[in-house]
Amino acid sequence: QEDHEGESKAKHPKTDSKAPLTLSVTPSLYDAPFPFYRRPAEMGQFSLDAKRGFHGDARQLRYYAPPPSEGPSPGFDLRDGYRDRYVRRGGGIREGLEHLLKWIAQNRKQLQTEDKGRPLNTDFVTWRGHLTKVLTTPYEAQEGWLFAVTLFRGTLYISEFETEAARKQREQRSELLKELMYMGYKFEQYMCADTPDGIPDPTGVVNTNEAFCTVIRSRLGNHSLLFSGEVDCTDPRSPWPDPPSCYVELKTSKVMHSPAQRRSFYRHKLIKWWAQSFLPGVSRIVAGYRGPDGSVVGLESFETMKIFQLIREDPGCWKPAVCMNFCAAFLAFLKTVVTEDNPKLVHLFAWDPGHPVSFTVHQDSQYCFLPDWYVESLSA
Ligand code: 0WD
Ligand code: CA
Repeated sequence: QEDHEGESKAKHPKTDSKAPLTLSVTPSLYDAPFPFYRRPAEMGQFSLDAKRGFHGDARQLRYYAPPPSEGPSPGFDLRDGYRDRYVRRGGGIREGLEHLLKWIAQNRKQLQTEDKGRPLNTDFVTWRGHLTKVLTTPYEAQEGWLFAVTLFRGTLYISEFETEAARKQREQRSELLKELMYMGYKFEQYMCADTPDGIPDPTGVVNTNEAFCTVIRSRLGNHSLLFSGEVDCTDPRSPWPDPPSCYVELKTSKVMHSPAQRRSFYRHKLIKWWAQSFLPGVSRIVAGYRGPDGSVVGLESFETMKIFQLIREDPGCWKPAVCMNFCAAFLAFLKTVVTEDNPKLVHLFAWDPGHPVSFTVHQDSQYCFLPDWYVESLSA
């Protein structure tokens, strides 16, 4: 293990000697009242087509179309099509923030400020999925992360890099795990239609290049945020008709048979589901429970805002306030550490379970992630 602290000092002598070099992730340090989190507002939408091409519209948005709630279990076969009707997105291709930056470049006017030196009216730009990982960090015992951060014209950009461990895991992924991942996408196909009054077509191809993304603005404490996340579908009959509240997140999980299994699900899985949907203000999560044969044996709907009531009785469980306070502290840490405005300078923040967050500094390296076209478009 290299010494992150030493390296950052050596390469960055200008750093204020009082600036902290690490950030603790211990939950008890963040066990304070829930911080201010502004109601997420949708700023825009974009779509990625079957070839991963960008379109600044909602053409890939799908409509929630569950089976009738009465009657027997839905009869979904989540393995169907795995061999012959599956187009998988290339996992080795690093996209970084590219699609989101394209949306920003095309919608600059909406984000402008009076301040000529700061073309975007936001402190942070990132993917929702990156923020989800930050929120769950105080409770994560398995997977670390690497986030590259660059300050460019007054805004901090956060882009994830795959860790060594994650790359090895991806390359050695078992056939069983690959099929389980497919089953999640197949479930979406069974639950979504192409039109508001349509019915799902499970005979089609599952293509994971296709995506509909929402662009969200919010604020956590004194940190303004612009982030984008992939949305599974919208519910045309939602009690909350406007985006992002009308969006529905679809999940699959192994069917549970005992209170102990349910408690473990609440502790380890629901935290991720909650964090992912709470951030963009997606109000409902619908779970399909998988039987051992790959069929769906039941559906359960979770209201994102009520999840904290489900976990509150369990004293050993995670706390939403800890997640959010840690995220606020992490963003504040980025602001104190990354102070040089330079699109070619990357601070790489690294975290491994059992350790505090640390960082290294890289100039003109393989970690540079802001594309030249973006830097030019925002400098004009
Ligand atoms: O280049 C990269 N390494 C990244 C690309 C890092 C982060 C995101 N992205 C892409 C995502 O794939 C997605 O298209 O940007 C878009 C938005 O991502 P997000 O919403 O911020 O990411 P996250 O919340 O982690 O994932 C949302 C959904 C997933 O739903 P589930 O229910 O599994 O959480 O995006 C899909 C997936 O449906 N998704 C992927 N699909 C295929 N391959 C992948 C993937 N590697 N990652 C996320
Ligand atoms: Ca999903």
